[in-house]
Amino acid sequence: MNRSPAAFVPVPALAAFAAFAAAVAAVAAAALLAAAAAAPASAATLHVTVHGADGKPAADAVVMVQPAPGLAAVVPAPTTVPIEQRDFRFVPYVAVVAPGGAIRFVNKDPFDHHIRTLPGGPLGSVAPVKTFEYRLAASGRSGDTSEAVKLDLPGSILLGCHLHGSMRGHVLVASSPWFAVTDDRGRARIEGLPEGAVDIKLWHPDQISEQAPQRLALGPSLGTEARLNFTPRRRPAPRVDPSYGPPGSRD
Ligand SMILES: [Cu+2]
Repeated sequence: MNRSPAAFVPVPALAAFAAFAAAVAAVAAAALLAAAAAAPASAATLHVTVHGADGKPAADAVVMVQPAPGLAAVVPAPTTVPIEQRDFRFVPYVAVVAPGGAIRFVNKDPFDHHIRTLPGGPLGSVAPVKTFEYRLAASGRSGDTSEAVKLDLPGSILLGCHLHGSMRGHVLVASSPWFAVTDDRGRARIEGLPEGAVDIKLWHPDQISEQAPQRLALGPSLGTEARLNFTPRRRPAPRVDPSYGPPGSRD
C-alpha cells in the first residue's frame, strides 16, 4: 500500500476539521459583512488627465464613469447647478448634471441677458435635450435669477443669448451620476466610486463624433490618462465692457 498520510486520519477528526473550517468561514463572512456595513464599497477615487488628439491637455472635457453592473455603490443624489452670466460668458462654460438634476441661471452682469437653447454638435445637428428661454434682469434686480430647470434625460444643450450673439455655454445631462469636468490642465477627479471594473466615457462640446469608452479596473485610488479623438478649439476669451471693471470683480 502506498497511501498518503491523510488517508490515515480518523473519520471523526476529519469531521471536526470540516466543522472548524465551516465555522472559520462563517466568522470571516460575518467580518466581511460588518466591514461592508461600516465602510461602503464606494471608496475609490479616480484621477484622469485628458488630452486632445494633439497631445495637449484638454479643458472642458466631461469625464463620466459607469461602474460595471452589480457593483455596490452609493449613488450621488442629483443636484441643482447654478450657471452664472458673467462678463458675457456662461460660468461654468460646461455645466454637468445627472438625470433628475437641475440648472438655474443667475445673472451677475449689470445688464439683462435673454438665455435660450440652441441646436449643438456638428453643424447644429444635435437638438437640445430640453428647450427653454429666460429673460434675466440685471444683477441685483428682481428677476436676475431663473427658476430651476429640471433635466431628466441624458443629452446636451447649447446655450446662447438673444441679446449677445457671441455668448455660448454648454449643459450636459450625463449618462452616469459619477462625472467631473477637466480643468485648464486637463485634470478631473471623481470620488466615491465603487472598486472594480468601470467604463470611462468622455464628452466635449467640440466633438464631432462620440468618444469610445475605455474600461479600467479601479482600486482604492487610480490615476489614468484619456484622449479625445480630436483636438479641441481654445475656449473663447471673455468679452469685457471696460465701463464696469475687470472680469470677476463683482459678486
Ligand atoms: Cu446676454
